[in-house]
Amino acid sequence: MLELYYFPTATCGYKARLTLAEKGVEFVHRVLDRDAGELVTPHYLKLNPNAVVPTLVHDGHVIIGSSIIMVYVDEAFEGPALRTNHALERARCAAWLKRTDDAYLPALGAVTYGIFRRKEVLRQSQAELDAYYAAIPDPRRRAQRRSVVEDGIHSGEVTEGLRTLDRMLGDVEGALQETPYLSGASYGLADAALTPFVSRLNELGFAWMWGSLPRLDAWWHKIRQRDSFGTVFNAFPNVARQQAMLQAGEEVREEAIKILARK
Ligand SMILES: N[C@@H](CCC(=O)N[C@@H](CS)C(=O)NCC(=O)O)C(=O)O
Repeated sequence: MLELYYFPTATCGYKARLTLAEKGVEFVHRVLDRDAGELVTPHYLKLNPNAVVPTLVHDGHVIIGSSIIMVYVDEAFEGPALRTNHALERARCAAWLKRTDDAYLPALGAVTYGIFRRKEVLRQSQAELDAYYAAIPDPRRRAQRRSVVEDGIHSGEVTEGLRTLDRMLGDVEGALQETPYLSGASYGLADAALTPFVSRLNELGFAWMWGSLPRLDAWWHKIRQRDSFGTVFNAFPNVARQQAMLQAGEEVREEAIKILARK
C-alpha cells in the first residue's frame, strides 16, 4: 500500500503529489487538518518527528523529505521517467531539488506566513498562540514563525524571503534560456519541484515579480496546461481562501516592490 500524508495547501505536499500525478501512481490520501493539530499527534510524530508534511508510507516503510520522496517515487514506480540518464541533467535536477529544500522553501514559508497565514494564526487567543508556537519542535523554526506572524512584511525573514524568491525566478529564467524545461529537454522533477513556488506567488497576486521574465512566463503557462497541475491544484477548491490570499498580497504589494527595489 502507498499512503501520502499531507495537508491540502502544503508546498512540499504539492511537490510529492505532482510527482505521483505525473507518474500516474495511485495512492491513499491521508489528508491532515493542520489547524486541528493533526501534525502533532503522537501517531503522526512517530512517522514524521519534525511535525511537517509530506510523509510517504510504502508498504509500511516511512519516507520523509519532499525531494527524497520525489526521487523515490520516480525510481520505485512505473510511468514516465522524471529524470533522464544524462549525467549533467541529473546534476541540474539535484541542484534544483536541493535549492528548493535549503533556500526556496524557508523563503516561501516566511513570505506566505508574513503576508497571508499570519492573519489566520492571529485569530487565536494569546493562550492558543503560545501553545501554537510551543508545538513547533525545532527552536529555530519556532523563532522564525513568531517573527513572521508578529511582524508580517516587516519581518527580516519576509524581506529576505522575498529577495530569495526574486533570485529564484531569475535563476529559472536563466535555466530556461538553456533548455525548454528546468533540467533539460523534457519535463522532470525539477519542474514539478518549482511549480508550487511559482504557483504560491501567483496565488498571492505576485505574478508581477516575473513581469519581465518571458521564458518563465511561458514555462508557467505550459506547466498549468498539464493534467498533473489540475489534478493537484484543483483537488481542494477554496474560493474564499483564494480571494483572501489575493487581497493579502494586494495589501503589501507596494511594500514588497519597495523591498525588492532596495536589494
Ligand atoms: N524538508 C521538509 C520540509 C517540510 C515542511 O516544512 N513542510 C511544511 C509544509 S510545505 C509543513 O508541514 N509545515 C507545517 C506547518 O505549516 O505548521 C520536506 O521537504 O519535506
